[in-house]
Amino acid sequence: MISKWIKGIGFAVAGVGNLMPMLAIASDYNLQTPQTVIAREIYDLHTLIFVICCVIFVVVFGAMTYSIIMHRKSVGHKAEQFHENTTVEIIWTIIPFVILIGMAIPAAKTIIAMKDTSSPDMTIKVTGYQWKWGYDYLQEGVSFYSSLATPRDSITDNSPEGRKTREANPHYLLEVDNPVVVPTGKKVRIILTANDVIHAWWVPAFGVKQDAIPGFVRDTWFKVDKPGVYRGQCAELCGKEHGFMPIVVEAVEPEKYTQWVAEQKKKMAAQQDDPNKVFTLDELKARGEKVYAANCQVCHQPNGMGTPPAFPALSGSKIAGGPKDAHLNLVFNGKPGTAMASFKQLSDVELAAVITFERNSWNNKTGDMISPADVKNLRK
Ligand code: HEC
Ligand SMILES: [Cu+2]
Repeated sequence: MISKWIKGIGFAVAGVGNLMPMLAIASDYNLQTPQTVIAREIYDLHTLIFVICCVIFVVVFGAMTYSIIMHRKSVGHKAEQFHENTTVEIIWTIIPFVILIGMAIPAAKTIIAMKDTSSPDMTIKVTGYQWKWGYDYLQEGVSFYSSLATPRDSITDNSPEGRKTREANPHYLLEVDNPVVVPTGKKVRIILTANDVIHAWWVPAFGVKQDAIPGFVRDTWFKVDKPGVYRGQCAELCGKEHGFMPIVVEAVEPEKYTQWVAEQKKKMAAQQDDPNKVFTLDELKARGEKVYAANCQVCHQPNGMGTPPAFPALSGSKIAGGPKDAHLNLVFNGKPGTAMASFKQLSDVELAAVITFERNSWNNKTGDMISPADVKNLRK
């Protein structure tokens, strides 16, 4: 409805229809193509209010310019000397009031619709971590982390070739290892929180942007019309790596979604560690290699050589080859102020495995192991 209106106004302003090609160019600089009801409402509101602002601009500055030029002193005009004209004062109070109400009504409607998270078809809990997103599908029981997939060296490489690779990648800093998969045509409720600092989950094409705050739960929702891959980012400002925790949502047909859930469950079952199992060094090392590939090698590289000076080598490192406690502490707590974040969110087995792997790989041959019980002790 509103969009019809806006088009009407657009045509009227243009007089002839030649405003339309201009609007097409402008669309490159406009909001993303909306993919949900809410995003469409936001888009239409933005256009409506933009048009209102333009009309006001033209009317006010038109009147001013006209008065300045046509009524200037040099052509003999004298200022009128009237004060306190009640009619004029009432008119210039009522007109802006009506305009403001006219903008507030549709805006309030949209805000109320945005906040209406009632009767969802499914719920996903999203948790912000430094610096990745965790997703828990509450009904399906599927859980995973989603991290930036753009290789670190392509981010830090400032050589001409590095820049070329970067420019050639249309999804630079907007690609992840595990996208969020959702069914089309279903109301998805997102509940948000954070584990460490404030993050913000933002997918522009869905009209969704919500802060994730430690100790609080916020919610929002979307219902995607068309299958596709939609990209967003953490929109939090303070903290140097929020720009490196993108969001990728893959909307698929409901049947495909059901298949995806089944696959994820199988995958999770395969990764499930038996908490009562007593691991040998070799078993931990084998498990640790997988944890390393999933969590550490973007920075420290598959060969453990890192990319110094930004990311230190673990092969031959004093920490990875030194006392067990220091090594465990560093990985568990991270090193504040550096890109080495805390990996507390990994399970006891995963942490024990990855540390054992690091202590016994490449040039590191400590021959010792960290057991899941060691990690458990640290959590107390
Ligand atoms: C985002 C990049 C990044 C990721 C991912 C990462 N690290 Fe690090 N890591 C670093 C940086 C940077 C340092 C150096 C910190 C400092 O300045 O002391 C470091 C240091 C270390 C060190 C100490 C090395 C030394 O000799 O100083 C160990 C051990 C380590 N990381 C283990 C891990 C493990 C295990 C994982 C995966 C669970 C991991 N890291 C994931 C960036 C990363
Ligand atoms: Cu963030």
